[in-house]
Order: sequence, then structure tokens, then C-alpha cells
Amino acid sequence: MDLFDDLPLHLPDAELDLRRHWLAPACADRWLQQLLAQTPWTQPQVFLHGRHYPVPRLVAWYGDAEASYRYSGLVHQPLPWTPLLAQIRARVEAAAGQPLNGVLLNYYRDGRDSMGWHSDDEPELGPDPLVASLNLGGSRRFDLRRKGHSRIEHSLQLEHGTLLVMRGATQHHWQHQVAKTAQPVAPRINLTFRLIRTQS
Ligand SMILES: O=C(O)CCC(=O)C(=O)O
Ligand SMILES: [Mn+2]
Repeated sequence: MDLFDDLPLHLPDAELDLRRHWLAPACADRWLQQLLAQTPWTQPQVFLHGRHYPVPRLVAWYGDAEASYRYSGLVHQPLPWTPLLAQIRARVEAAAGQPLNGVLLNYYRDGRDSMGWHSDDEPELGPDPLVASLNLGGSRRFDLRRKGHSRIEHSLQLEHGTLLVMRGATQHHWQHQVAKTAQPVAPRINLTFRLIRTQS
């Protein structure tokens, strides 16, 4: 297995588009500082095996008014777009080639913050979800495994200014995680833009 392969990515049954240095470093620095300062972070609780646990990261959900979203077992109403997030959305939409009406901000304060194995396959994301993930701050490892298997097949290093777009059948066949690490890592913000489909 070849960890940290460079482009192009050829994972079967997945469509991954990794764009390193997608953002100029000065712009990435500015957006990171502004988002750290402006965002009203929350730490939702998940209910597992009869107990509540705080998720191991901070989050915020922004979007169009109709883009309510379920994560960690809760329905979240979106905060309205800030001028900065509207600007970032426009850039990411242009890169993804489709409209995106919501964004989940994840704030990994240090290596103890993480996100467990999952697919972004909630029904409101439609049959072939497109998730466009912009990475700011500390670099973290993003692992991929096939659904139903425990072996990590591929890992990507998501660095400051990198955009990762997942589309097509990726979420049907693959899960991803950002594991905890004992190595010192700088604070990181990941923005995952999505299109929430609403009945109407
Ligand atoms: O932080 C990351 O790179 C992953 C975030 C993620 O998978 C998600 O928000 O669904
Ligand atoms: Mn995800």
C-alpha cells in the first residue's frame, strides 16, 4: 500500500479530486485567522450506548435558510452566511462546478480532536453527494477505507490551502476519518461544503 500517494488518485469506486495549494498561502492565513475569531463554535453531544458524549472537535453549520442538516443525531438550523463564508462558498462552487447551499465548519484544536469513520451519505445529500472540503491551518491525515472493512487503503495529507472534492459513488463505497494523533499539530479548520436537497 502506498500511503501519501501524489496525484492522480485512482481509488476504485471513488471520485476524489485533490488540489494542493488551491488557495494562495496569504489568503489561507487570512481566512483561518478570521474564521477562528468570528465563528460561534459549539460542541454537540452524541448519544451512544445510553450516554451523552461531547464530539471531539468544535463545529458550526452555515447555509441557506432551507439547508437544515442532521449530524451527530441532531437537526441543526443553519446560521446565515457571513460575508467571508459567502465569498469562500463562491470560490468553492466555481471549483466544484455545482451549487452548494451549506457548509459544516470543523475546528480541530489539537491532535486530540478528531472525526471517526463515516460516510457523508445522509439522505438529504441526494444519491451521489458532492462534498467539497477546504483545509486551513494544521495539516492532518485523512484516511479512507472501504465500507465493511477495517484496513486503511489510502491516506491523504490535507494541508493548509488544499481543496478535496469527493463526488460520484465515493460515499456509497468508502468511509473516511481524521484520527487523533500524538504528534504536535497546529489548530485546523476544515470546511465541508455540501448541497442539501429539500423537498419542495
Ligand atoms: O476534517 C476533515 O477533513 C473531515 C471532515 C468530514 O469528514 C466531515 O465534515 O464530514
Ligand atoms: Mn465526512
